[in-house]
Amino acid sequence: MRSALRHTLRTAAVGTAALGLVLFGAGAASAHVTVSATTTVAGSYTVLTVSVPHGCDGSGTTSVAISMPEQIIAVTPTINQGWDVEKKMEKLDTPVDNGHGGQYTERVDQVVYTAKDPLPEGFRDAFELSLKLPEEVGAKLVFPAIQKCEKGETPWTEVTEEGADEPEHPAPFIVLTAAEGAAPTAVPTESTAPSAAPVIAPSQVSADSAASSDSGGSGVVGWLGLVLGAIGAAAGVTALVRSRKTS
Ligand SMILES: [Cu+2]
Repeated sequence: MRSALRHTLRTAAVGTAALGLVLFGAGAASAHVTVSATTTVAGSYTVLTVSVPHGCDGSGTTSVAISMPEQIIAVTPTINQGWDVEKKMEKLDTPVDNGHGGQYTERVDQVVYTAKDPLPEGFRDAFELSLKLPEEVGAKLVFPAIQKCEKGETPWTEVTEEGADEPEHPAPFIVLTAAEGAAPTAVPTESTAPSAAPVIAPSQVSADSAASSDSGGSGVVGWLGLVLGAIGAAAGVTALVRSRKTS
């Protein structure tokens, strides 16, 4: 009887630990191409970080083309070692005041980073874009991104609808917030945390614990995995100690 119990305990311990590891691994792997922002306050200048945490089904990334929402006119991409960067412009129907006494006659439609050497699977990179956010509090800015790889490509272009499940290839987005102290007009969501901390949107968290919409799922999964793993390990040790005492 005792040895049967010991055997069951040990099996349970190993099982829990294994499950914990799987969940932890799953949590980590499910990060997608995401965008985070130094601030989401409407009308302010922000630096967006578009993160690429993995390739296309294991194939290395050769380029990432990030489309700008039409409200965005000017973008200053950060030079990234190992990548060429190009701004694809689009003519504006009506010129827009540039805030410096001049006018924009064209807008940045897309920013394309092309790798000098493919970014291998298992490594990440991130692209920083400086820009001025539109004035519209509560506006959802979607940045569809096409990730091309040595083999295949992944279109991160599916818009995540409020309250709906995350699509398979969610387009990175942020939601604009009111400046602190301003009368709140937008309903704060996970990805519209006050501008103090970088905001990661969707599907997106990759990294920051402040407000990560995307990783809301995968982060929890990871932690669950960790807890289960710890429980499994503890149960295992207990079973071991017990078996030593009785033998
Ligand atoms: Cu992913």
